[in-house]
Amino acid sequence: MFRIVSLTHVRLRQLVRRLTSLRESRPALPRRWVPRAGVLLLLLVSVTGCRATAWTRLGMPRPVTQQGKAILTLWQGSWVAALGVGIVVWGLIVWAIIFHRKRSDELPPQVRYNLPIEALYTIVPFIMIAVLFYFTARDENYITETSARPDLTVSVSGFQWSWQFQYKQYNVRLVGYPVNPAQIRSYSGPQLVLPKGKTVRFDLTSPDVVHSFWVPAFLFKRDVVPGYPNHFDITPTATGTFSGRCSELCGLYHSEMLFTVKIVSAQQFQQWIAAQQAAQKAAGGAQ
Ligand SMILES: [Cu+2]
Repeated sequence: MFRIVSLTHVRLRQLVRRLTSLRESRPALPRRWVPRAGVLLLLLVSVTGCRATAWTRLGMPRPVTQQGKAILTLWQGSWVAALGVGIVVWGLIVWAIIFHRKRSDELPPQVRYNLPIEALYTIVPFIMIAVLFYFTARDENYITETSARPDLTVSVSGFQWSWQFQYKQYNVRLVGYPVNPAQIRSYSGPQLVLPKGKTVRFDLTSPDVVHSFWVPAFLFKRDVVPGYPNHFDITPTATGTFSGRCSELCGLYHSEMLFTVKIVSAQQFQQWIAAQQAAQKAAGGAQ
């Protein structure tokens, strides 16, 4: 009887020893998983087929204005700062997991009332917030700055449910109507035409409810509020046609408030203005 109990005891001890050795070998796990995670990430990048610039823009569209470029740089800088902080935090977590595993039931040395560490906890986040605040305030001032003498002023009126664009200095007016999904192939909303390299002022007004003037390629949107005219300036830097939206849920046909922005050279813009003036004059005369 005594022999059986002692044998069982020996087996139990062997089992405990084996389990302990298994636990101790666990730190090798991350070393095995790092290459696998790397291969998985590489596979993910290659199968999504994204272009290199799309990755560096971190989800933002390609900006087509000077102001948009400042917004993109701020966005990228914020991500770099966040990743820097993340790498330090993740590094400390992994270091603690690998090198400071529980060794006994004894409580490790506690760091309460440790003045240097508590000062560090307070000062480091303050510095991080101050740096982010500085760059945000600097770029916000630049983005919202309005020129005393813009080259072109466009009065934008958002109404239920389309847009009116007025070039008052040229006496040109474009009025859209809601873009029905059935006709979207033939009509994509009113088209705003802008000259590249010129300072453009937008004056935003609404006769009914709150809308929001949004051109994703500007990386910027601004509310169109009845009774409170809003303004902002941009300087286009690239030619092309870009889509625009109302980004404030403004009623039943909000989703039909589509428009496009066409950025052309200054010379093409003058030709377009002359053609619009002639067309509107002819339409006025025909009435
Ligand atoms: Cu709207």
